[in-house]
Amino acid sequence: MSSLALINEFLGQPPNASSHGYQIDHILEFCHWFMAALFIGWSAFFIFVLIRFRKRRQPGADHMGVRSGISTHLEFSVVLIEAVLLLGFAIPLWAKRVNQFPPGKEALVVHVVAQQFSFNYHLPGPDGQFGRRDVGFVSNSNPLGLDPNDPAGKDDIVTTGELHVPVNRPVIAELSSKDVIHDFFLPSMRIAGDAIPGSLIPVWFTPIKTGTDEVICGQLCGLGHYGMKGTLVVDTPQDYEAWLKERAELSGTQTTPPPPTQRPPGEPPSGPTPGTIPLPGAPKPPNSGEQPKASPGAPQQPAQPAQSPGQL
Ligand SMILES: [Cu+2]
Repeated sequence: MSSLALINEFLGQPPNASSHGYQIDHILEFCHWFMAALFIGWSAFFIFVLIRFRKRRQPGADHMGVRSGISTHLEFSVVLIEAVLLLGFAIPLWAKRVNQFPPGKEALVVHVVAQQFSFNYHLPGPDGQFGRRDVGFVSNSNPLGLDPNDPAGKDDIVTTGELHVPVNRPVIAELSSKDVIHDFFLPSMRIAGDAIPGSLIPVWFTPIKTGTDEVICGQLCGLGHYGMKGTLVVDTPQDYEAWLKERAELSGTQTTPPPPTQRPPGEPPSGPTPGTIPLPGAPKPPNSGEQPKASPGAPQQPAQPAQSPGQL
């Protein structure tokens, strides 16, 4: 805990776990203290003006206005401090994030594919090569559409919800989305990036502490947005290797899940994700609660009486 991080802690910011995060924390903390000083200064000035220029004491308006130059100096100082913060600290830090990526060989590259309402991760496996992906191969058992005919994709690792990374090694996450705009936000790593359909947006960070951190979606992406959370586990290099090995073995033995008609009772049916708004003109899902209108005089036919919503 740093004695200078009082406001960051007060605002509930999780402890930093990345190599660049302390720079962001310093800027955040300084900005908050600066804003607090401005708030107190402007509030004091406002109260002073209310008392000093009250009508009883100043019955006539002074058309000359302020004669002292102190307010000009104060305002210039505020602008100068803000310009130094922006041009001297914030922009260089941002430029380093977006321009100075670590070399691909040194870094761990992972594809992050967001969807309503989870994050999928695609790792290249022992051969270090990502298999080809195509939207035509997307299915329940192949959420990222890995091409089964591509030899580079045979050993690839695909996980949902939980990502493991080794400590003290740069991680480049290439972000994309299957449906709407999401945001891959790692609060403890002080990094975030939008996942946009049709775009590949890289972000990078270097974890410096082992442990479990939270991954959240930072864009309002639908009714289930509140539950779009995941886990980032920062492992020691040995634990990471063990996890990779375990995942590689699992990916070799995974079986295709049963088709929707053979699913166990209680499991949600396939179709649009609950909470999403169907496109205009899209076919209505069965049992959507809307009864077909009967023509006047015709006997009412109950639609699928065995599954009507009122029956239990
Ligand atoms: Cu989202």
